[in-house]
Amino acid sequence: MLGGDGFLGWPSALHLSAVGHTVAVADSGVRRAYDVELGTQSLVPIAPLAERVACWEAVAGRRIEAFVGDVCDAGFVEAVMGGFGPDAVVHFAEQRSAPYSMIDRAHAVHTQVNNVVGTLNVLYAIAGSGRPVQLVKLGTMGEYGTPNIDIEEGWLELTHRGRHDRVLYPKRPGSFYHLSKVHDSHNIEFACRVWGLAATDLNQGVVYGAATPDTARHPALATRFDYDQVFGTVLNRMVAQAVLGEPLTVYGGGGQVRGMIDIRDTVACVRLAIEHPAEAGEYRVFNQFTEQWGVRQLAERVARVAGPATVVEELPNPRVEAEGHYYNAAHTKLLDLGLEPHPLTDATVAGLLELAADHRDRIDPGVIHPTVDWRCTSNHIGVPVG
Ligand code: NAD
Ligand code: USQ
Repeated sequence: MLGGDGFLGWPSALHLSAVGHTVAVADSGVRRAYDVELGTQSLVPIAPLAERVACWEAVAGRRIEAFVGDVCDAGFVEAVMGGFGPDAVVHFAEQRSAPYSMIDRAHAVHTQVNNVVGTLNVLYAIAGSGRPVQLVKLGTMGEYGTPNIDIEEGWLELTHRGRHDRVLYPKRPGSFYHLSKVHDSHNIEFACRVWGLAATDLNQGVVYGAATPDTARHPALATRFDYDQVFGTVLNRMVAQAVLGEPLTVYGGGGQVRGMIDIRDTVACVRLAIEHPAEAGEYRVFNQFTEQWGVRQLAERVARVAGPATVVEELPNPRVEAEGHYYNAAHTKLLDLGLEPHPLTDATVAGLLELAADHRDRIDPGVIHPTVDWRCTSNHIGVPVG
């Protein structure tokens, strides 16, 4: 589990361990360093990695081996592969914030080098291992952008001037982060073609939620909850805003539609992918989300559950993105494998509001307002947009 100390990697490691897989996690700890750089912290306190794995062993009686290092260091990746000898590599270890990648040149370069080089090292390590190791890689729905046609799962059947082919679905992402995922996808598909690797690219939507049954077993097993303007994803941010009594920030008109998924479904999808592996030489894509939501619709849902004091505010959109558009994305492959989705219910929102209220004293209102402007090539964190 590369990136196994992160928001999604840690609960996924616990889930796979809980259902009987032998799991190791590898992580550089860079996500914790981004918090220091940005002057923020997870809303829910998170234990250091060593404490997390010790707690899991005490609570569940299952050992998770932890490797600390950078996947951009090819020697580290090879050492992990050699030392642990996995049948599957699940790769979460990337810089995953779109606003972070749009701060300035240095952050865009860091994002693309970190993500693309790390993934290349993983591909080489798998191919060089001489073993049939499957790769499950976290991609993103944002690779596709918002085309004016239906979105398929990775591939498009195309007839052009009377000839037919199956091509990778055209990509038109909306940030240098999302572009790094597109570059990864092309590199992975190429590695499958030339080296016969077996890979699943999980094009995941925006994740919400804070806990899984495994992370809930002990406070030291909790996963992170980001609400700040750089790493906070839209629903979790709005929950924190509601608890603070701040307006829920809808960027622009709020007609942006995104695929959304509950964190409990993320861990289930990762398990389904590894337990139903791709064939040798196969590059397959699963669109990993369960429901489509408009951003304003999300805000209205949170406001309704939080109560009449909660207001929704449209801010000038700091991003360059379509605010009213066609969106219809296929997402049947994981359902066909048996995914049983958790829909976004009032009870889910209420549970998140309760959790955020429990940690209200850790919410810093100073990190909520967006200050990264897509139109600007050199943003300063802390300077409001508009
Ligand atoms: P996260 O930042 O919480 O976790 C990523 C982990 O990878 C961190 O612990 C970080 O320290 C580690 N990492 C990053 N670069 C590394 C490197 N070079 N070497 C070793 N470790 C490194 O992010 P997350 O929300 O858990 O996302 C995990 C993956 O899922 C990412 O690839 C992300 O793009 C993808 N994804 C996330 C979401 C979401 O809403 N959170 C949605 C779609 C896709
Ligand atoms: N948005 C608001 N108000 C906010 C925050 C966001 O209106 O306060 C809007 C954004 O403008 C955007 C949408 O909500 O239209 C989603 O933004 P987000 O920050 O929740 O998600 P995004 O930047 O797309 O990135 C997140 C994860 C990333 C993952 C991606 C999945 O950080 O790792 O790849 O979701 S997807 O969006 O499907 O590409």
